[in-house]
Amino acid sequence: TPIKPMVAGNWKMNGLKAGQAELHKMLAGISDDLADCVDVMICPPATLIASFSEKVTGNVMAIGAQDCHAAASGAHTGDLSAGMIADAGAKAVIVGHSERRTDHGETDADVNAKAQAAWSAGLVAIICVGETEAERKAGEAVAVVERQLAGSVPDGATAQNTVIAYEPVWAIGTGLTPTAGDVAEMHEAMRVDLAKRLGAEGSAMRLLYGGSVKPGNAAELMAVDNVDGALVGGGSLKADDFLGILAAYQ
Ligand code: G2H
Repeated sequence: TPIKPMVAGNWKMNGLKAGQAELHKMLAGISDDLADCVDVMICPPATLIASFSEKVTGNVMAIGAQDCHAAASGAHTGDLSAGMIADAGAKAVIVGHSERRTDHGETDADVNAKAQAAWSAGLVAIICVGETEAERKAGEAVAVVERQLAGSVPDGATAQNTVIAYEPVWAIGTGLTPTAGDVAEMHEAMRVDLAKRLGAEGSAMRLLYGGSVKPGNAAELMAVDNVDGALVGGGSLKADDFLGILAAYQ
């Protein structure tokens, strides 16, 4: 069976209650036919998960979170457990985004534990990997990503409970994107790696590309072999941009 692609918007630390206007415009612009072709998700800041979850009905869009703590509960001031996020209405959680790895020192082992916490709460884990500019220039991009996959993706990963997002750090929010050939090479390497380790589940797992996806480059990037959708930051904040990206699947 073919893999159903996913396009997930990551709002990062952007969005107030007024952002519901964009959500409504997005919902109005996603036809049932489009929703049949692609799973659409918005990951707003945690403050908006509950209200956004009440606004999305049917199968047109799901709401996700941007991070969770690895523990189920406890003395962790300011943190949110996967269970809390699920309780607020989220269906998925991004773990190991490069901004978390950089800003908060998250290691592959941390990300692995967070992914398992997500599953325990019934959430899909969207696990992010990606090399830095220096690592790419040194010819180590594939080796770095394979090491991140080995450390960050828990053994119990299935095509249902896990989505992988490849986000080259140098392409995030910079307007730079890798060539289609570079994306193809990386996604092929990830596919082979995951299939070797996880068998059919790895073969069927969604592999998203992330990093400066825009309406103008989405169709080309989404057409690359083994690219099963996108994780979109800046291009997901405005409905017009996000719908323009989703048009790659129309
Ligand atoms: C990569 C991406 C979304 P942007 O971080 O996760 O952000 O599309 O702004 O590069």
